[in-house]
Amino acid sequence: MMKVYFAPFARSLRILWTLEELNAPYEPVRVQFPPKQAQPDYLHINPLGQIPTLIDGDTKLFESVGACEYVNEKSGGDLAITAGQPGRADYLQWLWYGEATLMPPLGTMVRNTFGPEETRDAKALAEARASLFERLALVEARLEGREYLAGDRFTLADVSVVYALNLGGMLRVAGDYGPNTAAYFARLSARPAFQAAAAQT
Ligand SMILES: N[C@@H](CCC(=O)N[C@@H](CS)C(=O)NCC(=O)O)C(=O)O
Repeated sequence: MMKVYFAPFARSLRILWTLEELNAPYEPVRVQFPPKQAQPDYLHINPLGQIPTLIDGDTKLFESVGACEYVNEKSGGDLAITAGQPGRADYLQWLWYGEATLMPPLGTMVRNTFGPEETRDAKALAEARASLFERLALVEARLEGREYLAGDRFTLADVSVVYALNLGGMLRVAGDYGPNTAAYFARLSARPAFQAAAAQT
């Protein structure tokens, strides 16, 4: 059975959500956050001390989006848009946008909101917030007249981006999302599989 090392609000949510959507059996293992300080024994599982880690027999993945693709493939799911299918390029675009473009400013915001008080920098926080909203403007435009980001169906591209929107919720910026983004976030985070994944403690 696949084992997922997770912490609430961490990128492990993407993998748990994917597993829940596919009704795939898994074993969740809660890790104390941040692992380097709170649970050093976890470094044996993931030498970077980052969450998530997915273990399936001898296979180990510690990139959340890659792990979602792996889980989908392994479970025979239909949550990816594969080569030759309509919407493939959009799928790749938004799958990676969620991690590579939305997460860097969010990471800076997390550090400057929840990190040690003496290292918090209000200017860096404000700049990251501005950068996030510049990047979210493209999500807002993409969602005009659309329910999903790619291929007119729910895919891992949505899992990737909605995770970032959810983290924005924890950072209390979701109230400033554009109307398309806010409605999309509300709709997708109401999915029972998302709710089940987010309820893991
Ligand atoms: N690109 C990786 C990033 C993993 C990552 O940065 N995880 C964060 C939590 S969401 C973490 O463990 N941070 C603690 C640290 O880096 O020490 C992924 O998508 O899985």
